[in-house]
Amino acid sequence: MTSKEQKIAGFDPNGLAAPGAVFGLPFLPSEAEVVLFPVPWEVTVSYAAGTALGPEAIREASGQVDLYDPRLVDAWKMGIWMAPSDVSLVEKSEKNRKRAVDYLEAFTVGSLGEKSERVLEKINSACAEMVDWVEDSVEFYLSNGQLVGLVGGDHSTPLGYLRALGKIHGSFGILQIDAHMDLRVAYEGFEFSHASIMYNALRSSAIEKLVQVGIRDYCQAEMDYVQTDPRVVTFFDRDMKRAHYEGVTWQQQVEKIVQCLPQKVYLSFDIDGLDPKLCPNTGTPVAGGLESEQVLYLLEQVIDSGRTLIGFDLNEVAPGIEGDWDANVASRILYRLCNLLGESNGRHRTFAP
Ligand SMILES: [Mn+2]
Repeated sequence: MTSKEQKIAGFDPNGLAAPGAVFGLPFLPSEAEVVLFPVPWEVTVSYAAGTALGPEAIREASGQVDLYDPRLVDAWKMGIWMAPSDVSLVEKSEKNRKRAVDYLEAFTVGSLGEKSERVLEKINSACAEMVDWVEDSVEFYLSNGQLVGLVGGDHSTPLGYLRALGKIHGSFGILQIDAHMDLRVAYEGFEFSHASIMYNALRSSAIEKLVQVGIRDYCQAEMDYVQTDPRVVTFFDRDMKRAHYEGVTWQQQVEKIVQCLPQKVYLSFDIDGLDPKLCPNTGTPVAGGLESEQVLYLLEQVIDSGRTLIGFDLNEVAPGIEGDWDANVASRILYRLCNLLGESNGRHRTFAP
C-alpha cells in the first residue's frame, strides 16, 4: 500500500474534519490530484475590501463541508490539498492597497500630480510581480502533473495562471461567471485591475474564446469592446432571466452557452456572478445573478459535452465582519469544482473503489 492508500484506508469521511486542512482531508501536497493555490491579494479593489481574507476564510469554512458528492462516488479519495497562504504576499497586498487608496483619493478629486504618478507606477509594478509569481508558482504544480484551482483574492489574481495554461495547452476558452465584464482598459489607471482581468487575458492569442455568463453591470466602452472582439460572447443576466420568464428552460440556455465553448475550458468564477444573497460581503455586489446549483449544472453540462475543464479560479469571496456565510457558500462550491476538475481529467478513476 502506498502512503496515500493507507491514508484513504484510515480516513473516516463521515467523521469530524481535522482543523487546518482543507475539507479536513489528510493528504500531503504530493498526494493531491487537485492543488488549491491561494492568492490573498486585493490592491485594486474599487468598493468594499476584504477579498484578501477569502482564501483563509474558505479554508476554515471548508471543515464544515460534507464530503459526499452526489455526482462522484468517493470523490474525496482523489486528494485535494490547499497550499498555505504566502505571508509576504499578504504584506505586499496591504502595503499596495494603502497606496491605491491614497492614489484613488487624488484621482477622485482630480488632483493627480507627479507624486501620484509615481505611486501608480509602484502599484502597477507590484501587481505585475504578483502576476509573474502566480505564473511561476502554478507552473510548479502543473509540471508535477497536478491540477490547480486558484483561490483569490480579487479578480486580478488568475492572470498568471492563464499564462501558465497557455504555455501547456496552446489555446483554450474561458467560461466567466461574473456580474461584470471585467473588460476595462487599466481601470482607474491600474494596469492589472480586477475590472480589467478579461481585457488583459484577451491580449493573449492563447484565449480563443471568452464566454461570459451572469453579466449585469457594465459600461459603454466594455459593450463596444464586445462588439469588436469576435472571441467574446456575453450572456446577460437580463436576457437569461427574460428568456426564463418566457418559458425557456435553464437546460436550453445552458446548451447554447456550452456550444460557444471550445474543447478546452477554463472556468473563471467571480463569486459576484451569484445572487448577492450568497455573497453579501463581496467587493462589488450587484442585485440579480445566479444560484450556485445553476452554475454547477452548467459545468456538469460542459463536462458531459465531452469538453475538458483544464483549470479554474474562484475569486472575490470576502468573509465580512460577522459570520462566515460567504466562505460557507464558497467552500461548498469549491469542493464540487475540485471534484469536477478531477473528473474531467480522469483523476477519479485511479481511486474508485
Ligand atoms: Mn470579476
